[in-house]
Amino acid sequence: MTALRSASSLPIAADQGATVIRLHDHPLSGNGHKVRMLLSMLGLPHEHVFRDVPSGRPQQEPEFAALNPLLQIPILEDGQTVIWDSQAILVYLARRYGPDWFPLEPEPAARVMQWLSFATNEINNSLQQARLYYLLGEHHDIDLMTRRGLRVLTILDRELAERPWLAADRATIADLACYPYVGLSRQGKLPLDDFRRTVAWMERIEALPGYIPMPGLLGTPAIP
Ligand SMILES: N[C@@H](CCC(=O)N[C@@H](CS)C(=O)NCC(=O)O)C(=O)O
Repeated sequence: MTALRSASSLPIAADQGATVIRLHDHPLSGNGHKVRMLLSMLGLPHEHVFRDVPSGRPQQEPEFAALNPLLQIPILEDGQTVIWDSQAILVYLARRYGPDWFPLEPEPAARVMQWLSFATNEINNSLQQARLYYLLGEHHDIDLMTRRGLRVLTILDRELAERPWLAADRATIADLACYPYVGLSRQGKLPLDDFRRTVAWMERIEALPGYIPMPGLLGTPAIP
């Protein structure tokens, strides 16, 4: 394996019989950050496996393709269980280690799914692409991504006028799934100045026990 392992978290003692949780990730990945936040908020010891996906190198490695046929991070290994896609990983971790993060009553469960879908489709196909256009020079229709991004932020801000959290009366994985690319949106030249309810919601997330920041979020330098 060419990936580097960092010991940023406590190792799980083999003699306790616990499985090792391993997150394949890149520190500038917003999708990865959703998972990093939940692992931290749940207090779960884990290892990071650095995957330099912008370089294209991990995508050449058969071992990486065996973990995720889409050749993307984040990927979570929990013992023999391998899950890819940040939303799916949030669901897995919540159901296995922190059920409060994913309420199963019909309405909040449906609302969580609604916002996980919003994160996958609407947010990733606007704010994430605009960020990649400016940060990494990726080819995207930036006018379209900007228009879509403004629509996403407008919808979020309107929804957050009605309630403090997206899916329930407390923070859930819906909030964590939507948070990173909204918080990183100024890197895609979509500042949050006109979206004060969204900024207040971000501050509520940032006050949760175990919250961790990442470079580029508000309160950190815009370009790391
Ligand atoms: N739907 C996936 C998207 C994952 C994704 O876009 N990952 C990016 C990094 S944030 C990646 O690995 N890109 C490299 C590639 O597609 O080759 C998720 O939510 O995890």
